[in-house]
Formats: sequence, C-alpha cells, structure tokens
Amino acid sequence: MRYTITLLTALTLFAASCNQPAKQADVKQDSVPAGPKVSVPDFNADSAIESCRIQLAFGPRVPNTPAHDKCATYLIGKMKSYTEHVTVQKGQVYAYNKTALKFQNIIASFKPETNNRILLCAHWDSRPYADHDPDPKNWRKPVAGANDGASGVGVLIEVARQLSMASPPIGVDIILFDVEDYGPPQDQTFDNSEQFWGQGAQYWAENPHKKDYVAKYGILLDMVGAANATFLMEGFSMQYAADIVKSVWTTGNRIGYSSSFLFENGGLITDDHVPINKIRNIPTIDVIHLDKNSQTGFYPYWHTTEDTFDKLDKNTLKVVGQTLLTVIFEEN
Ligand code: AHN
Ligand code: ZN
Repeated sequence: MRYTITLLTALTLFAASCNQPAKQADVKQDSVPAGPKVSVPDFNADSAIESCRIQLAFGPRVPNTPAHDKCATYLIGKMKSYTEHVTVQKGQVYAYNKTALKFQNIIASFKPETNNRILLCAHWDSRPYADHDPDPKNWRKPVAGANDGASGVGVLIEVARQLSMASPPIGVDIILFDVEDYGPPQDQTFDNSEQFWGQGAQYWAENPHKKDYVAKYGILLDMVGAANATFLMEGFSMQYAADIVKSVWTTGNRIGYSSSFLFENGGLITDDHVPINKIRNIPTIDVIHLDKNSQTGFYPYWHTTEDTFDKLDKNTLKVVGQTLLTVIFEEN
C-alpha cells in the first residue's frame, strides 16, 4: 500500500515535471509584449555553394564570351524556377578601351505589387584581367571569379529559392548586375577611370526595370564566400546608408556572426551600390570582404588567378545568407 502510494506520487511528480517546461514556455510567450515572433527560414549553404560551382563550371563569365552567355541562360532559368516575375534588361555599354560590351541585368521580383520593398544585388560577370596577380604574366588573363562574382550570386539564388517557399513580409527584388568588373587594368588607369566599373548597375540606375521604381533600401553582396571573411563598414555605405549598415550588422551580430560583421570602418569602394545611391537615391550598402592585412585591402585573392572554387567556404555563405533572410523576414 505504502509502495503504491509512493509509486503514484512518483508518477504524478514525473508527469508534473514533464509538463513544466511546456507551461513555462507558454507563460513566457504570453508575457511577451505585442508583436508576433517571426519565423525565419533556414538558409541552405549546400544549395548556395552548388550554384557557385555551376557558375564556375561555365568558365570565366567575361562579357562577349560564350561562357558569359551560357551563364546568363542558367541564371535566368534558375530565377524563373523561383518566380514568374523575371525581367532581363539587355543592352550595350562601352568599356574603357572602346570595346562594345553586351550585357544582361537579371531581375527577379517577389510581391511585385507592393511599393514596400527592398533590393538585394550582386554582380554575376567576372573580370577579364587578373591584374593583381603576383605574376605580371597573368595580368591579362581572366579571373575564375569564385568569390568575386559567383559567391554573391550563389547566396542570392538560395535566397530566391527560400522566398519561393515562404512569402516574405515585404516585396523583394533581386538584381544580378552584369559588367561590374570590366574596369581598366591597374597598369592602364587614367583620370575618371572609375566610371568604367559597375556599368550594369549604372545602366539600371538610369533605366530602372520599372518606371518610378522605389525601394526602402538596398543590400549589395560582393565577395561573400571566402573562409573567415570579415565585413567592414564600407565608406560609401556609411555616407549614404549608415542606419542600414548598423541594422544589418546588428542583426548579424545578434544571430551569432560577430566575428564576420565587424563594427569597424573600411575604405570607400567604387562598387555597384554607388550609382544606386547617387542616381536612384535608394540607400544601399555594400557587404564586401575587406581585409586590413591584405596587400590590396580586399579579400587576398581578389583579381588574381587564385580566386577559385577551393577558396569558397559554406560557413561564410551561411553567415551572409542567414543574416539576409533574418533582415528580410523581420521587415514589416
Ligand atoms: C575598384 O576597384 C574601383 N572597385 C572594386 C569593385 C569590385 C571589383 N568589386 C569586385 N570587383
Ligand atoms: Zn572584381
């Protein structure tokens, strides 16, 4: 009899202790002030690195080459598999050396009906000149563009896949810009040669794919795939969009990526976000791998023949992709 009571008591206590965590969680949730917790999708870095691998398999995506054409076809098909709202902006610009460059800016939209939107972008072309290679013999060879090009696009393709599965609380446009990286080689620079970088973005800023296009802000990804990447607060981003830098950096730090998003000032980088800020007046930041200890101040293999697939690290793609998804899904 005594034994039975003890057993019953034990069972009751056990049942009670099993219930306790759930009860506590209920109480906690109920006491959270207004504003529902959002659920953020889980960024799949395997899927992101796979689309980097596919881009690299075409060879260098240098404008006016078959590899460039084939990669465009791949990117357009991929984006069309995630949204019916894909616009391809085709045109021609002139390089620093008067070469006519055919380009394709690829724009994938989610919730195109709302004006409450954000813009995510990266460049998909790769540079014709490895002009920062240690060996001058390589200065006129193209770069593979694993980090410089493919990484940002790989992250955005995976973001697009996630947005196709879970509708975001805000409209999103993903723009893959062309002809970012056809600036003059470092031994042939001249006054105002800056204008020959970011020509796809310049064209879009002058001729947006939609009349009176608006977005609350923009985020550019550039070199977001190398191991142990550090993102410093880039100068133009701070000049035009300091609050966006701070909120993206704070989000990244909050979800565990404080060793990547450093609250440290980096230099001024002429990149695709500059025309978006200056011409379209959309406050846009550049998430770019800057390294104070490297020769160039950039990712160490920047514009060298060593910017290859083996330099990519899934962890970094995850850091950037998960931070972006968090920023998107916490919007309202
Ligand atoms: C300049 O070198 C002027 N801008 C660097 C932008 C860039 C090139 N990002 C990647 N490749
Ligand atoms: Zn480059």
